[in-house]
Amino acid sequence: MTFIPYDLDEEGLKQIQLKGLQWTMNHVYDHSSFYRKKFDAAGIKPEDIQSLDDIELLPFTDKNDLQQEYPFPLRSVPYEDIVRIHASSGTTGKRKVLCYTQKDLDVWANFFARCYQMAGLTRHDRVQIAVGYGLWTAGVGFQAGCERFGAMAVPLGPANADMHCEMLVDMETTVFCSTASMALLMAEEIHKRNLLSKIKVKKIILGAERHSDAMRDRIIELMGVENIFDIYGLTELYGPGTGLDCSLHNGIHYWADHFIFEVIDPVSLKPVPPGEPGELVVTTLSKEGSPLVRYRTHDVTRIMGSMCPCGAPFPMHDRILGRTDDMFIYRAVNIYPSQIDHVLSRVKGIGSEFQIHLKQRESGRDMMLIKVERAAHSQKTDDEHLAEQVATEIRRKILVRSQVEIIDYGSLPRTERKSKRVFDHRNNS
Ligand code: DLL
Repeated sequence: MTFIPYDLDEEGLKQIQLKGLQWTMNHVYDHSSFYRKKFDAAGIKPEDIQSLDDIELLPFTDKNDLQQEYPFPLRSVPYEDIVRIHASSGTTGKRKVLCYTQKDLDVWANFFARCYQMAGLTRHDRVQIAVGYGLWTAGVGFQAGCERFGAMAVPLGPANADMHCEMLVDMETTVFCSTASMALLMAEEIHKRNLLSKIKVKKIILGAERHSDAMRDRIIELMGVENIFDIYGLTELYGPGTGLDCSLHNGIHYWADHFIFEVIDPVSLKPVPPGEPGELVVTTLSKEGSPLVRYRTHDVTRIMGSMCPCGAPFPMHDRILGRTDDMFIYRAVNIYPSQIDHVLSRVKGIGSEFQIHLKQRESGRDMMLIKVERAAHSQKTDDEHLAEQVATEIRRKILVRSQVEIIDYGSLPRTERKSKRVFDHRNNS
């Protein structure tokens, strides 16, 4: 059974996209007062969309728009057609609530099944799901996709480590799905408990947060898996499973027959050419409940310029490089946490876990303290040298001075959710 349409060609994909875009425009214009007002204000009618390039005529939607018409923002179907809602915590204000029709859930499960196929699973695989269930899209997304694909779901959610270890061993789990933080936590537990010879995990599918190469390497080292796959998704766009990297790891294949991905310059709001990083903007092509029209994700990535030799007929975007709202300004330099972990990943002797603390000295000058764990096997006596090496690399690559503190391996908090890495104490001091 295949979920990936290998016979789809570029022209066929474009036709599906144009048809889907026109359908979405008609659907939201006729059924959502929010979108109708927005398009009227911009002087746009559905029939103005004659080609895929016309998408640029459409106004953007942003997270603030999800605060309007709460608790059913962007709703474009009658209430009786809504069979489920999901929500994610907004960083400010109310939760973002999105509604789903039965067709939306079917579409989601079908494209999620592609992720499992892309990761090379078969119906013999046993998939332990360690992401949260409930309002969050994560758990139920992985599960519905797994059932649609036909593998065996082992639905634990973010249970405690004892329970996860017990099920990994007893159920002979072959695929583990979690956030990157949880994968590291479990890899360390398995190592600590000497369980490596008792488990059969071959693949890890992780997402929901950015992870560094160092973190990936550490998980592979501790858990001895063949492959780690990066899965992307966001609540607003169904949930997890909008794309996954194949085993060649050239980028994340995304399901372009269900959504259009554009990458724009977040300042000029103009599209950037393939290969250039910018903000990902998404438009859905068949979503009924809460369709998205040029929704600004604030995630930074790039559309990869070429197709993957793996033969999948879908384009790729890069791994998520950061978020536009993750960026902090330190001594007049704009810095993304990903730049820091990029540097740290290349220094030998340190672990993957770090925190960035921004403080203000009494003199009023900002200072950045990077706390980074020593690698599991490094000696404490090397700390001074390591700290110096990290600070030098940060200065060389990011052009700022920092203080670096090397701390014990395992001393930073491990979480089964998304890790917080930047702590800005400057406004509180
Ligand atoms: O995190 C959905 C998800 C669950 C994806 C489990 C993958 C696995 P939200 O809570 O709405 O949904 O958060 C979405 O998380 O805009 C990104 O900033 C970040 N994110 C998601 N996947 C990745 C990834 C889920 N693979 C937000 N790499 C998105 C980096 C990711 N960041």
